Amino acid sequence: MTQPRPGDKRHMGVLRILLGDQLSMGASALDGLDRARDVVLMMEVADETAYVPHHKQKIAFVLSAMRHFAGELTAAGVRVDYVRLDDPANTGSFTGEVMRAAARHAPERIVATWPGEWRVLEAMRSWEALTGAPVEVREDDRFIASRADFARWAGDRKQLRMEFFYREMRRATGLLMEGDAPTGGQWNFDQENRKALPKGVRPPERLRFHPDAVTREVMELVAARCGTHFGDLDSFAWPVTRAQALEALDAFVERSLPFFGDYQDAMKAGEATMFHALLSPALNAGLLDPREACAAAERAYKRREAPLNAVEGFIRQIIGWREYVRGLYWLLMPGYAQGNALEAQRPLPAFYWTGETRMNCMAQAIGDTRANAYAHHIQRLMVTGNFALLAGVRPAEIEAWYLAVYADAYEWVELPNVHGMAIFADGGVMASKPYAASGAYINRMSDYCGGCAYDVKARTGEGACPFNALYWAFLIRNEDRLSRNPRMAMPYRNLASMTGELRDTYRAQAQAFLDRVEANGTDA
Ligand code: FAD
Ligand code: DLZ
Ligand code: SF4
Repeated sequence: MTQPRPGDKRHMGVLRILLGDQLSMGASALDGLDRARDVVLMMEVADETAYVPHHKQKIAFVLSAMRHFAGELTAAGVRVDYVRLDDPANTGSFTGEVMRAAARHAPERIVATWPGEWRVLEAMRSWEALTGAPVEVREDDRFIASRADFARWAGDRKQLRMEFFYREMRRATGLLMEGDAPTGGQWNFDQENRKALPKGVRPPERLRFHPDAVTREVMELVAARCGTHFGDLDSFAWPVTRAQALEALDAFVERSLPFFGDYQDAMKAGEATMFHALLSPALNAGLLDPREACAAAERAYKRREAPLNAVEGFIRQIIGWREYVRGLYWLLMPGYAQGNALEAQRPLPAFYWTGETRMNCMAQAIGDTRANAYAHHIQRLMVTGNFALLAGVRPAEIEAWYLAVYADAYEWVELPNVHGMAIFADGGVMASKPYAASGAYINRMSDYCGGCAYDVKARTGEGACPFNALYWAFLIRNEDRLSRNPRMAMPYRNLASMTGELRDTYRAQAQAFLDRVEANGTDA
């Protein structure tokens, strides 16, 4: 890596900024790179490790991937100015480091790729005035749909449903298409993808990438500087280079993809990863391209190595959901984050950080999160997300938790998934109804209830599953807001047939439970 000296103004070309989630040789900030004159600036900064108390593995993942990528750039003959976290001169912020680098190199201009968070874009907008160099922030073309493409699609549509956007993306990419028609005659095979895991079916072991010297050095730094943050560090096993990410993709396609569809919504105690891909940290950091992940899955279908419901389901997650949430984020920010459509006002229960709860489903999801900086989609949505929705946790608090605890979390993807999908704080921009569920859903899709201190079948009384009273109390509390939603007709019909006495019992029981959790930080 180049170590420019203070006052060294040899370069005089373009200062190209690469952030920790922009680790792609094809990043737009590198387009037109002049190896002789340009410098790529990469910055480890304290602000980014601390704007939420990130899981220790997330910080280690980002810093290790950055250091490896800087090494690859240098090996390719690119001049890299790499600022380390423990550099005594480090100012601790992107803006401070861009200003220092501008003083070191006197660039004729600064080029960056569109960031993944609104607050970082705001910072970039200040750089021109602060450095005196023209600043160009280029589209992040690692996404298939540009922000303009998404805005065009959204147009003046009343509803921005993912399913219709997804069909446009299938047409645009040609993935799983036979001319103008979807392969298999259907766009979406989701109804085949809701099976519980049968006894005797074991998901494959996670492919673990053992920390090399670079990762071990970063882990020591994280342990020393962020030791009080949430999460285990020693179990770190993420791919930190593109070569490792490609290995992880191959392993997923070979071992898990064939079953990905069938058991996509299933949960099992002690099985943190099921048949999921574990590719989101690599995809979001830029180590893997979403198109290549989809192409690998489509190839497996064409070779008859994976069925259509699995391959379509996987491709939909990437060119559908992933692109859609990113489009929504940039279309609606910064106002989007401010909504609180259900007027949720409870503080985040302390057990989200400690894992100390008698609810086995919550303890499993939080425990997996602590061990791996990962939980799969249904744990995030239907366990920890569902609890926050039913309990009425303040949006900003539960959003900060999700942004902190997952190795794949950046605001462009975390916020719509939490604010819109999990807690319905946008009032239905993203989801046509809240994903509210009682214990019966968790019982159907997992084996958690068998090992729980609570009784999932009991609806009231000491020992009854808290999700049951919380579910009905949620419907009662939000009756005015939700009962006219056609997709909520069935639960509200059930509520209408309930005696006033039972309604009161559910309400009182939910309130008592939440008050106890608020006072003690736990129900244990
Ligand atoms: P798989 O289940 O194997 O899916 C394959 C890929 O599809 C993922 O790698 C991911 O890139 C993409 N994908 C699937 N679902 C979504 C989705 N809803 N939105 C965007 N991409 C999706 N994903 C993040 O990347 N970062 C987050 O911070 C994040 N926060 C979430 C919070 C909540 C409350 C919920 C409900 C979902 C969240 N997701 C987030 C989406 C999803 O849960 C993760 O992408 C997925 O669990 C990652 O694991 P995987 O790679 O094993 O995914
Ligand atoms: C998440 C993260 C962390 C922990 N540290 C850094 C860092 O030191 N340097 C960096 O460039 N990026 C880091 N990141 C990722 C950024 O937070 C991310 O680029 C922005 O949030 C925009 O998505
Ligand atoms: Fe969760 Fe209720 Fe089942 Fe316990 S009984 S695992 S709290 S759903």
